[in-house]
Amino acid sequence: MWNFRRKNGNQDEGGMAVAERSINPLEDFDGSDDALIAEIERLSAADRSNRSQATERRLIGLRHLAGIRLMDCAKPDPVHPEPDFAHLPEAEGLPEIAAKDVTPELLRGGILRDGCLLVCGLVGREQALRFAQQIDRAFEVRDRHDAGEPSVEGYYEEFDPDPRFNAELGRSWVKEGGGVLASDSPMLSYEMMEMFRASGVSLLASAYLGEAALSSLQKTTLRKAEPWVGGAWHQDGAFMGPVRSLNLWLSLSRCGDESPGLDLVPRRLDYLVQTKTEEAVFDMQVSQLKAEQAAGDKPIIRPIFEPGDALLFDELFLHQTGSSPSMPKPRFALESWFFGGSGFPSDYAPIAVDV
Ligand SMILES: O=C(O)CCC(=O)C(=O)O
Ligand SMILES: [Fe+2]
Repeated sequence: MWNFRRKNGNQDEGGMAVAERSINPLEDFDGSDDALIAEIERLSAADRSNRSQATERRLIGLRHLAGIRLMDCAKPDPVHPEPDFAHLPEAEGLPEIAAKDVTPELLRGGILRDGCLLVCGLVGREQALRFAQQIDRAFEVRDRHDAGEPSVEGYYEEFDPDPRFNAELGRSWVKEGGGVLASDSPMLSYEMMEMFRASGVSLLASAYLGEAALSSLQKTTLRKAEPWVGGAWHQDGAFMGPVRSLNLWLSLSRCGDESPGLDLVPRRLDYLVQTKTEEAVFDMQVSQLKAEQAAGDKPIIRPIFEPGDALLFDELFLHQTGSSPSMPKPRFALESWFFGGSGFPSDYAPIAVDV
């Protein structure tokens, strides 16, 4: 459990820290921080036994409010856990760690040695495949919504953040890249948060960051990657700025062979690779040559992921969608970036995860 305490004194204000601010007009809540957490827990529990679109919609607003409060009271200089290299197996390619063996220390070790940690079976196969189907449905419903047709509630309802964020959510860009913002789907957001809780990811992310994990409206995306859409090498830090981050990339399909996977430079880079050289025409794009140079003596790899396998990495990891037009199937995945409040991207809108 994380305490909400403000950075700059005023700790006695407790829940009043942001009470004067209007959050999503529909979802305002002016109770104390404890009351806010209790309400999120109460509604989440109620929804477990009786799914309700109104509850799931409200939960996004409340988690956004909790995220704002947590971000506003983040303390400076949190620390990562000590890396555990001793229990990190050597492997050709990447070592595969079973979900039950993951610790924050091992995760830190993987990120500092290989740039990432591959966790097998973080989520059960059936659950992952079901979630993939739900994502497919959210894509269909979003298309209907965008065509001005009545949409199926719950699957796609755009959520706008508190006006303080003045946020550019980049929905058309996300759509073009094969994504739906998770917060635009109250039903799937709820299922995702439940998945984070049950798999221990929320706790893991907070323990890794050394502070409460927050996600964001902009950078948690339900993905459907089509084989004919090519990848582009990138480090997410190139466009997020200086952050404290952990990405959970969760595969919801078998991928890397029959559907697009991820191409990886499996080593720690502690710098941003030069962008926009050779064939790399986009602002944040790294060329194939620069990616190969960054990989050095490590071969670039395209692992095979099964539904429910996860890759965890941070903003310096160099990767691209690994697609080829000859692949017969699309691939579904969840891309969920967590941030510490002390290093939250300046133009993103927070969502509390670990409450
Ligand atoms: O899903 C993909 O193909 C790309 C994912 C990605 O770039 C990320 O998770 O940062
Ligand atoms: Fe990325």
